[in-house]
Amino acid sequence: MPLISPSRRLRRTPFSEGVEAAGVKAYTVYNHKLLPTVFRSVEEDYHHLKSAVQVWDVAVERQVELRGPDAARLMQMLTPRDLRGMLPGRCFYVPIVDETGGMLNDPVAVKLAEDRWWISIADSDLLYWVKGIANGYRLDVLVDEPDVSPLAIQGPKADDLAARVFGEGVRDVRFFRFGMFEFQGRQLVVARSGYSKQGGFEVYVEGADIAMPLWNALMEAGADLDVHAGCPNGIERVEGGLLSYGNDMNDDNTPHECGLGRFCDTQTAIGCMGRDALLRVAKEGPIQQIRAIEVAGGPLPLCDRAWPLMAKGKRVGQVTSAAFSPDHKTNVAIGMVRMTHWDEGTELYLETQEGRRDALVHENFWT
Ligand code: THG
Repeated sequence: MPLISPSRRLRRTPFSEGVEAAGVKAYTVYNHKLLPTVFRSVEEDYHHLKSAVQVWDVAVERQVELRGPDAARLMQMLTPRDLRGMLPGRCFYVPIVDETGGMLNDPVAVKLAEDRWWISIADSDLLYWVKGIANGYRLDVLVDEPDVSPLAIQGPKADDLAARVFGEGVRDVRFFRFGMFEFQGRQLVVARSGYSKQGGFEVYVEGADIAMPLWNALMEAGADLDVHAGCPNGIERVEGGLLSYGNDMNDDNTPHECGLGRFCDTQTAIGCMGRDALLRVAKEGPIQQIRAIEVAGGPLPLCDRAWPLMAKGKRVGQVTSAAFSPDHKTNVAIGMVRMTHWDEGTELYLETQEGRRDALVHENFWT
């Protein structure tokens, strides 16, 4: 593949210097910014992520900040997940839908205070939807993109590394909660979260000036833990069933189709966008849903388009992410499958650009 020309529109991150020094081999574009995808090789990165600890430049997880007296009201208008029990210090994975119930994004909402929230977005321009609602409803709230760049610490040794830089207290942070921890005289949000199933933290680095100092401090502190620069891993995240907005679902899909019905409390999320549409789909149930798909044979080609999932010559779904899993010794994939064929053990076949493969539907992912 030819190179992509850099420009001001294709934004670097405050960690790009460290990422390049660590020998990044490939990038993708996410929220108009560079997101590393490979350091040594996807397979080597995979084994290392599952056995040691990695530091990830996930500054592409841009924040939409809500600030002001109507911040909490606006946040609840944006999602069908009931936020009434959410206290400051907590993070919630929240579907965001349009007026038809179609997914616009699947961010992590971070409640800093009653009147201050961050929405840590996936790859779509959610800022404009949020600004439109805030202004259209004349809400008393400021909506903008702050100078916040998340850095993830992921892998089984993440606690040990984080404790060396932020102190032992970081070990007590529970899943999808955050604490404030000091680094070079600044208080940073450190949450137990991240786009892998290996565990770890996300540091919301406020102020680009401390980005490289933090990157370097983690690399130095973790030398004997075999810390390495890493990135969301295309094999590990498919094994774990972590969805990628724009790949595995988009605004044609409801949260229920995405398997995110458990994050919708549409009855009680009064005033949220898409409520009427979602009450209908919640009642009737989805007619297609995300499934784990096991694909027979050796390593598949890169999944850079939707592959039709077929049964007896009829299209019954599609696979949108796939990779050969070294640990499971088979291809793992994420697909959207029609109700008639979504049961555990259903045998289908997949049409890739390089030919046909047998495929098996599973009701659960690999971790
Ligand atoms: N962390 C933060 N921001 C993000 C992501 C992240 N923004 C972009 C993208 N990732 C948003 N998408 C997801 C998808 C999955 C998860 C988080 C964000 C996730 N899911 C867990 C799971 O499915 O097992 C846990 C969900 C739960 O139980 O609440 O972590 O990674 N800051």
